[in-house]
Amino acid sequence: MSMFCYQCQETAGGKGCTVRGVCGKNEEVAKLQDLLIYTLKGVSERVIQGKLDVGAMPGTNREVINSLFMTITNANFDDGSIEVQIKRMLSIRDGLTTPAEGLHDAATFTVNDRASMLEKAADVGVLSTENEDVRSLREMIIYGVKGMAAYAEHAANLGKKDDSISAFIYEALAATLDDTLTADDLVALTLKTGEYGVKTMALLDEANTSKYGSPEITEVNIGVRKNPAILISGHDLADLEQLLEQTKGTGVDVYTHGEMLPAHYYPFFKKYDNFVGNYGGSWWRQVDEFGPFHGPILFTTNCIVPPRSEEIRARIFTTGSSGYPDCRHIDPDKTGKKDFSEVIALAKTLPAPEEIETGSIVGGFAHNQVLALADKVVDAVKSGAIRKFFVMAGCDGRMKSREYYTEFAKKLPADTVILTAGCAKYRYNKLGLGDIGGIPRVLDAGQCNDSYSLAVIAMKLQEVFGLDDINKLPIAFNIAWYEQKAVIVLLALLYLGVKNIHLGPTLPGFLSPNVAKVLVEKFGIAGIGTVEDDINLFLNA
Ligand code: SF4
Ligand code: SF3
Repeated sequence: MSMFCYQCQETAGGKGCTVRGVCGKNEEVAKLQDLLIYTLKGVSERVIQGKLDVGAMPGTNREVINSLFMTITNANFDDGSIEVQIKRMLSIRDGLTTPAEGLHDAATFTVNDRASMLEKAADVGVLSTENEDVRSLREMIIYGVKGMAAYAEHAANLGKKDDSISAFIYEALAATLDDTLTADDLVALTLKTGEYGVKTMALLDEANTSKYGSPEITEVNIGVRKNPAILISGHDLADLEQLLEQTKGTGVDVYTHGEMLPAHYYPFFKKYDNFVGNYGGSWWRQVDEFGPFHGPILFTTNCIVPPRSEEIRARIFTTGSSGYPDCRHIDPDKTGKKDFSEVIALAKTLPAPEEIETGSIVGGFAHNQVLALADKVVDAVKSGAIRKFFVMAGCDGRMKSREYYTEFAKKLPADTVILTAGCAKYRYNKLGLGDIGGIPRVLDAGQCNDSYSLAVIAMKLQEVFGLDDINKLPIAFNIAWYEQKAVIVLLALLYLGVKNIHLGPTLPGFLSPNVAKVLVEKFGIAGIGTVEDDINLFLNA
């Protein structure tokens, strides 16, 4: 077997990619990512065993977070930058004070060149843990930590950090080397990962809202104008701010793509008159939509799909943790400034985007906005105008089975409301599902990390209705997952005590039968069935 990866929902056969990733990740990149994770375990062990003061090592914390983010599905396909990151982490690791003895190989091994890296990687990947249940739990924790790191990085880019989150990341990664931990210990650590997931999402929420204001109800244009334009994708709002500042007055428009759509909901970004609207659907549709966009595309994070043509590849730029071979990567200078002049100059030479749809979509229902409508919402529930809320947050993906979510949204009765966040929304946010007494039937809180908002809303409703258990609310959870940020959202919900979450379109391939059984028995986790059966089940629960 040349590689093994089962971290995302589209893993080959629901079991694992072994030759090449369904995502397009090749064997070399997969192995280098495995080795990067292994170096992080080594760094973590030195930090934990050396009892190092995490607050005194901000540079290391940042690099660890960045390294984790680089291994998230569809974030970075660039073998060269992953190799550089491995070397950087090894030199950081070796610079950390070492406890006298008892270190694992991860904290001491050496590799010098690409060949020795690949050789080493072959021994330290996912399958190096032989027991399938321990492997399953260790990997679930690592994937949760990857998602957590992504959200911590966005918060850090806006100047917010919390050393307790980095301390937990070291604790969790070092624990995945510890053969003395039992399955019960690892289940407890999984929930603790969820606890820190909540903390990280709260930190990011604070970072976003303190800088850009609280999201508010906003109508976002999905058509185009006649100016040349740049498409910005991914999740990083700090990058968007810099791009908008630099394109101001240049005659170049900026459109959001995929998970960047919710940027339009923040008051701060409304002052830019070249910030035109959102272009296209969720990430996987880029294979058809980047062609007609014509202009440059700036990826700030996942999800990159390997470009099909040289013409499109030449228009792709990456920054932050994202990367793609032979695409220009823009790094910040010492002050954090990123120079996007090359992107802007290219845009000026290219035609304006072609219109692929017209109209608008409405969003901006993060916790502040929904709580401002709380009286209206509570009255609607009390009067029976709203029978049930359906949390349908999460990711989109290319599998045909995801048509389930569009059908599900269409077939939900008219007295139900969908609470969404993440790119899962693109399966139903253009259906025109109407409103209930002025409350739209699809309430979009924002990006996947804004699933935190949905939890805040649920906890607030629990308080308003005076319920002793969040599971007594008229809320059902039918979550779509794809990559590791959805894993941390799931673990965060479990930590908050939410039960009976349905997860689809398939359960994670990284769950061993025994671990899946624990999730079913302890938390009522279930997969999805047919649309009709599931709607009946949810409405009668
Ligand atoms: Fe396969 Fe997903 Fe891993 Fe890509 S990220 S190699 S599709 S499991
Ligand atoms: Fe989407 Fe990639 Fe997860 Fe942020 S953009 S939700 S999949």
